[in-house]
Amino acid sequence: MDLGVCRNCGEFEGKCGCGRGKVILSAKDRIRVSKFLSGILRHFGRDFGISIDEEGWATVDNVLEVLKERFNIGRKQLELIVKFDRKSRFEIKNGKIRARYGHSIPIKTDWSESDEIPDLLYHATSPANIDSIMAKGLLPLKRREVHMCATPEEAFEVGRRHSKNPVLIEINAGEMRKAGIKVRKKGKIYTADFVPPEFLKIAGK
Ligand code: HQG
Repeated sequence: MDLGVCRNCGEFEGKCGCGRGKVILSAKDRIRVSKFLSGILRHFGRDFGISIDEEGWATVDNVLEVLKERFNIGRKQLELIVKFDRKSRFEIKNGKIRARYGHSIPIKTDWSESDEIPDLLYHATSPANIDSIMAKGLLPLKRREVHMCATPEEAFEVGRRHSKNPVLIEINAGEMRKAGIKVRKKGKIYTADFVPPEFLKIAGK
């Protein structure tokens, strides 16, 4: 959906209520910029001269320099991308911006937005990964953490990135936490360093 601003309705996604608002970022450009932003904040910021501290923060000004040059967009467009992101992928605080999850670069991931973690979480993946996962557990592989969802629907959406017919895995997060393995909440996603196989159950296709 497009992103825009309106004198009457304020910042909006899609169409503003009164119809007088101005689109400042088309849906297509929004996706392009958002993917690139995920890339620089999670994986390759350094290649673009962006320094990211040990908690994942870069300065907004530094990121804007790169976005301006590559996509010709400014601060308001960046703010709206962050504000309306469906998965709360990013956060902006005190002139800094970070990706909440998904990193491959070495940052400290041990923070959570809440201690309230559901007892059941979900992950969906390609059928080709299932034997290995049920034997070795869920591993972060190229990333710093394993990513889990609050609902089967959200997990299936993630799983469809890997396969047309993903397999759903139910994670017993309650028992896992009792066993001392931390689960963290980051935006709408839940993360852990690793999920041993004893907390996993194949839940369906
Ligand atoms: C699999 C996106 C074999 C795992 C999503 C997954 C998410 C194993 C793949 C976030 C394994 C890694 C992360 C094992 C795990 N053997 N395969 N032992 N352990 N795997 O992309 O969770 O939209 O790194 O099942 O929505 O798919 O970018 O992880 O299939 O929240 O914001 O290894 O990225 O968020 O794939 O996705 P990924 P993911 P954004």
